[in-house]
Amino acid sequence: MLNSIEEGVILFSSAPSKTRSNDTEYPYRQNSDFYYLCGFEEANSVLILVKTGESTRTLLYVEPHSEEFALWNGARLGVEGAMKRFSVDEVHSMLEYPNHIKEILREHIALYIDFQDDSSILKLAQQSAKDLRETRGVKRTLRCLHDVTYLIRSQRLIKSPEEIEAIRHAISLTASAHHEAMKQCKSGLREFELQASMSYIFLSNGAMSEAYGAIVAGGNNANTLHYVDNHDVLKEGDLVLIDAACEWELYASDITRTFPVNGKFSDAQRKVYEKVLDVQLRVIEAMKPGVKRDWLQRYSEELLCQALIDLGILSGDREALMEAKAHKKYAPHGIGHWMGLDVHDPCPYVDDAGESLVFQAGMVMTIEPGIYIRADDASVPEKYRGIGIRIEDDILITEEGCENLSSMIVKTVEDIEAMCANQL
Ligand SMILES: [Mn+2]
Repeated sequence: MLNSIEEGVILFSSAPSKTRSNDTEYPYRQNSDFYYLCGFEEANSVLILVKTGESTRTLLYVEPHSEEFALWNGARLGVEGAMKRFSVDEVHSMLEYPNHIKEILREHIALYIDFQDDSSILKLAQQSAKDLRETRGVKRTLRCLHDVTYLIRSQRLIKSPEEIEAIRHAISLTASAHHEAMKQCKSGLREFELQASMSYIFLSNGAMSEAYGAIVAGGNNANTLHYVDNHDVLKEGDLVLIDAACEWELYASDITRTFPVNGKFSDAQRKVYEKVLDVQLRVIEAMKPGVKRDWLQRYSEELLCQALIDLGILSGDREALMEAKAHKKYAPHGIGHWMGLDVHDPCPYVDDAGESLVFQAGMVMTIEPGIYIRADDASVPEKYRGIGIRIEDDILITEEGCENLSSMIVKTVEDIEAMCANQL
């Protein structure tokens, strides 16, 4: 990290705790960038990296051990515990931060922060910078404020073997959960019953959290892209779209499968499903180092547009339909996104010149084509109305091409029907 800057101070504070209601809090989740840099998971902590000439200094500020806190909430690692466990030069108590920060910022001209940080920790640093400006004898004062997230997130783009292992583990639990949902599904169940059986698998295997709010969408609900209500009854003859996955050691997985509630695809459902699957397989096949993400997006849209023509949902010349963005009505979202510490990893999609990034080994991207046909869309053959299908896998770019990390989760019509019938 410090190699990316010439000189200055990088200041990173932990994620704030968030109140759910009155005096109850949401489960604590560390800021992904902070966790990426130091691995420390406690709230109210600060990481400071300093570079002066060729010398560097790394400091972690943590909440000190407190008997009172330990009684109610469990022991914190404390200064000594953190010093033993983390490879930083110095660990200090947060109580010392207000005095230290002024000394740390002294004689530095550049401060690197997360522009979204509105913590009191950052405000103290800004106040210190202001005080230093007005202090006699201080020759160099802060004059450059940089966004540090771009530096971190460019690094987060390429996953280390350890990061890929964590993603693989998250996917393995998610695989069991999707297979279990296929086996349990029958008409008359509520969508949340499938969600609950998946959550059971995540929690009972030690996953601390879902990676995002689960979507369990029966029938036409699948055409609401961010449907999270999950309270409807699953109906005979409908499909159910499940976009749900867990997080392992803060690393996400992100998987969608769509299958028949009663375990058997109708002819119309099968036709649309096989088109979406064909698009997904062809897009994955095209992924390898050197390919541009923009090109992949365009390619997937061409395939989806052609699929819609083949199904008789769109008619006309493909190029003209693409130009008019006619396919967007039925395939409105992008082909995929970076995935890692965040389910939508906020890594850059373009380089400094604004050019689309080129795939490199170690990048992880979801591939999730979908076709969505609303029940009330009278412009589409009746047999297709109310069908919403998405198929999503997590793809690792390798030196040779790519690896589908979630290939163990069934997705052919035959395998899905066999899984639903509990025959796999
Ligand atoms: Mn996704």
